[in-house]
Amino acid sequence: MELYLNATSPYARLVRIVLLEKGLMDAVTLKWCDPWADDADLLKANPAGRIPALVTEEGTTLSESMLIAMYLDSLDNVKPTPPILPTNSLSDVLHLAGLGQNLMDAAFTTVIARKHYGQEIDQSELGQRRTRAMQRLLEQLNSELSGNPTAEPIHLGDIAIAVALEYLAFRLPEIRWKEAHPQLAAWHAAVTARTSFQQTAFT
Ligand SMILES: N[C@@H](CCC(=O)N[C@@H](CS)C(=O)NCC(=O)O)C(=O)O
Repeated sequence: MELYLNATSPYARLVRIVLLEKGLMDAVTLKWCDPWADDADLLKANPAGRIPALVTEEGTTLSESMLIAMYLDSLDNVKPTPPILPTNSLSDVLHLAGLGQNLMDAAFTTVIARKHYGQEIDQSELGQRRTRAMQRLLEQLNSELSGNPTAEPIHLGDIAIAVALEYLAFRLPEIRWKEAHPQLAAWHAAVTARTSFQQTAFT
């Protein structure tokens, strides 16, 4: 398989973490690229020009990080690993994965809007909606996530939320979410101590 990615995309990082957790790293060639520069190979694989894009062994291109994660979870691995989408708690896991992806989308869109239109874009109607959405999501995650996340196998909800929080700390440090949400900070510290997070740190 081939994975088109860069080192700063939260969506690509989510897929890399899934590859590591599923023991599939040896089955994939990483194709580093700049999606903003209309990379020719990427455009051939994914006409949307977005990463992550995964080309399967059969030559089929998959886009959208969550769909790629679902596909990778379905593969038979040499070494069996726990499912990241466990059927016995699927709605809970998808609920959390959705919260994580919404946080990732609001944070990523904020960063890209600033890059193109300047920091003042945060004061636009849409910019303010994004800020309020991030605050509400952080509050809800802080109240929902407690206990020891390492007691259970990691699932897609954990991965999406922890990557979104990592991205906030990386690109929007002024939000200072850890100070305002100590319970969530403790949960995040436990999840991101995993090798899959350590090996994929944003650079
Ligand atoms: N919903 C998509 C979002 C993917 C996305 O926005 N990727 C960004 C990089 S983080 C990208 O490739 N942007 C280039 C562009 O939009 O032209 C996913 O979950 O994979």
